[in-house]
Order: sequence, then C-alpha cells, then structure tokens
Amino acid sequence: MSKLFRMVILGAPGSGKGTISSRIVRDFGLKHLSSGDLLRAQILKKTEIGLAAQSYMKSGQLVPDDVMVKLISTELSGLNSSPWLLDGFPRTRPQAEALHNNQKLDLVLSLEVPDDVIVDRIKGRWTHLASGRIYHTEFNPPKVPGKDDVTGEPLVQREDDKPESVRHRLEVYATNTKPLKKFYEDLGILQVFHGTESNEIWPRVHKYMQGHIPAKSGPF
Ligand code: G5P
Ligand code: MG
Repeated sequence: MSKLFRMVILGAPGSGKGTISSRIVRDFGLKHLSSGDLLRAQILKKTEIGLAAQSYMKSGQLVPDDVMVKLISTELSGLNSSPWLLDGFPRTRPQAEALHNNQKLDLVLSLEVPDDVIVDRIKGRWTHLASGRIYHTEFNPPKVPGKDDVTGEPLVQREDDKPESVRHRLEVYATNTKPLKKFYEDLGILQVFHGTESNEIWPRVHKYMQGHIPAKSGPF
C-alpha cells in the first residue's frame, strides 16, 4: 500500500511545510519534493528555469503555472515507483488541475498557522541552499552557528525572507488558497491542521497519517 502513496502538504510561507515534511519523510519513508528547493537549485545552477524564476521569487511573486507544471512533472516522472510527498506545489488551482490529470493523490494536508506567528518566526530562519536543510536560531539551531550540520558549509537567509517579501508572499498565498483548498475538499482528501507550534501539530499529523499509511517510526 505504501508503495504508491502520494500526498501534498499545503500551508502559507513559513507555516512549517518543510519542517513537517522532513518528519514525514523520516517516519513514513516518502520521497520529498519541495518546489521552492527545486527552484533554488535551478537558480544556483543558473539554468534557464532558474533564470526565469529568480525575479518572481525574489519579490515574493508566484512563478508562472506553465513553468511550474513542467518542472514538477519532470521530477515526478523520475519517482514512478516511490511513494512521494509534494511540498509547495500545487499553489494555484490550474496547477492542482494539471497534477490531478496526471497523478491521483491519496491525501492533502493543510497547515494553518496565524500570519503574525509566521512573520515573527521567519526572521530566525537560516537555510542551506544546496540541500534545502532549514534551521532556526531558536526552534532548530545548527550545531555550529551559521554552519550546515552535514556539510559545514555556510547558511544563508533567503532573499525572499525579507519582511516586505514575506508580507507579499502571505497575501499571494491567501489569494490562491481558497480555490485550491476547495478543489481538494471537493475530492474529499483535504485534512486541515490548526496550530502555532510545529511540535504540537506534528503528533496530530502523525496520528492522522497512520490511518492512511503505516509508520516506520515516531512520532519523535
Ligand atoms: P517555497 O520555498 O515553497 P514557501 O513560501 O511556501 O516557500 P517556506 O518559506 O519554505 O514556504 P515552510 O516550508 O512552510 O516555509 O516553513 P519551514 O521552513 O518549515 O519553517 C519556517 C521557519 O520556521 C524555519 O526556520 C523553521 O525551522 C521554523 N519553524 C518551524 N516550526 C516552528 C515552530 O513551531 N516554532 C518556531 N519558532 N519556528 C519554527 O517557495 C518560495 C518561492 O518559490 C516560488 C514562489 O516564488 C515562492 O514564493 N514557488 C512557486 N511559484 C509558483 N508555483 C509554485 N508551486 C511554487 N513553488 C515555489
Ligand atoms: Mg519550505
């Protein structure tokens, strides 16, 4: 059953999609695809997609649907025999429809964290761009300040984590999220989790997921 399991995690910027996804990967053995991490990798490699996406991302705008659908479809086609978790895609209803036409999902989780909590927590985020590993000065600090735990390479603050960009990203999310959630609600696969702390939301997500896919471990 777990072999073909497919799910999506929705949530505003900074709501903890990456944080909860890494725990799902650890405890349920899914492959994790983060659309933001994929785009940042393309920017680092200076590919055509990376160059096209860079200015949208910097200002907190969405990258056009056709670019995203192509990027994610290519990545998913390489994961045909693995269960997977998509984080950050789909972001709009047309993206959700394009995905639905190719792949049927088992589950969609939505993390609902108040905007003021998000704006406050994003100030402390540090990222290892090459791997997508995320840290937080208080919530999840690296072992050595400013350095990635695995490679020892320097951590950076994302360009779009500047306060004006974060506010814009939250507005963009709010505009698109209603039709997106309605799409999955109508399919009967949406489950919403409200909260202000990932450590409090996580055990509820773990318990809910066990009704759909066996856990290998956790919740820790
Ligand atoms: P991304 O990269 O998908 P966002 O904006 O959706 O970016 P983001 O910012 O990556 O989401 P997240 O993954 O939801 O946030 O949150 P996270 O990183 O786990 O947690 C945020 C911080 O809080 C971390 O430092 C974490 O350690 C800390 N934290 C977590 N839980 C707690 C807690 O309980 N307490 C505290 N104190 N801290 C906590 O997309 C980026 C851009 O790419 C483009 C767009 O331009 C987008 O803006 N893009 C797309 N464009 C079009 N379509 C798509 N499908 C696109 N996907 C990406
Ligand atoms: Mg993320």
